Amino acid sequence: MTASGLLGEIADVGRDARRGGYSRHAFDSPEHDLRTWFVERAQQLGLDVETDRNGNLWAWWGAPGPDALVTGSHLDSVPGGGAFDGPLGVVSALAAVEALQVKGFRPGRPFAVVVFAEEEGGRFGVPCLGSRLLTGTIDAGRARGLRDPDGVTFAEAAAKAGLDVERAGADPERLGLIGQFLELHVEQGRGLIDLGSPVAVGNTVIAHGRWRFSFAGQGNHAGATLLADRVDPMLPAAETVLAVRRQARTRPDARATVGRLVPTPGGTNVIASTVDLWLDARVPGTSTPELVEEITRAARQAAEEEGCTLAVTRESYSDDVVFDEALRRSLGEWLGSPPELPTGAGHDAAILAGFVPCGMLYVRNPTGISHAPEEFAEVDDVEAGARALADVLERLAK
Ligand code: HGY
Ligand code: MN
Ligand code: MN
Repeated sequence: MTASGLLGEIADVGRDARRGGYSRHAFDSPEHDLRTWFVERAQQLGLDVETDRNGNLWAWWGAPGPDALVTGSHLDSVPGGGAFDGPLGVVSALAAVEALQVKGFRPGRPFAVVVFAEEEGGRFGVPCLGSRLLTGTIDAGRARGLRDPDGVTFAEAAAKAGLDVERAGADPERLGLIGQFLELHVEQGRGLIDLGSPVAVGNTVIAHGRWRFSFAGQGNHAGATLLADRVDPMLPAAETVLAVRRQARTRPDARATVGRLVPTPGGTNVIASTVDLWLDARVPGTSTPELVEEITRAARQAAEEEGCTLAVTRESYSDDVVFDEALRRSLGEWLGSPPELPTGAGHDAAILAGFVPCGMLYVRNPTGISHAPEEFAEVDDVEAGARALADVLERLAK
């Protein structure tokens, strides 16, 4: 079972013919198929698989226990996402376990491969939902009530998938078992292309959050309503999209995006009654909220000028994260001092880093593109990543 061979096994699961790439979201049918595939593959390795109260999968190599070495990532994607973001960390973990088993290695400490639920927040809107629930960094009641675009709640979807949702929420016993967490992930940028290395060690994750802007006006007829009589929420929404770029430009290294904008009712000949847009804002350091404040001021002014109302809701936020210094140093030594890379992408490892020592390995992505079908990793680099993961896991699991 090579990592690239395992990737090949799931290459057709959740292909999105309309968007391109993959759409695999928490508890939907493609993600269910991926879960089934993971359980089968893990059990073939003699791992004991369980689903925790929050929908995260845990494949134990030997008995669960304290100070466990845990590795893994996620299987869900963004809408129209790439093939590697998430699955690469999962297949590399399975391939690493098999490679260690083949050489007769047995871990000297509890060891698990984990698949976190809803890392992208692609269905219920909050990223790293599974690891946030595990660590208690999201209120369980709020999580249960999160709705997907069709209005289905996380609780309904999770219950349909067989979870006892009343138990969803912080799991201190399980979290307390983790001694270290190590996540391998495809690089989501060009760092490794320019450095000529197949693998890197992660050092930081920049602060990031998501805010929902809801503009309300008056729905009306596109032909029968004179401009002077309109209260059109699309106007302040459009101004806000421009303000996002304008204000982000004032900060070095800021990233701010509106990738999702939903008019209601959404008819070609209809002035929208409401427009919702989501801001994804990320600035290294502590000034993300300040940037969002500036954007919100511009949005409020534009709403007022059009006679619309505006409600702004923070849906998620994570501070800057620096991965465990000692673990980073060991990874670097063991792997022959590969580059260390920061990232603007969020990860479950960054959520867990607030509770246990965490580290990340990145695998070169020759396109530097992610969250799009062009995301890529060469077979040689995929295998180099899996070998590097096996090497460091063996040293950590002794
Ligand atoms: O949004 C992110 O950075 C991650 O891919 N969830
Ligand atoms: Mn992602
Ligand atoms: Mn990811």
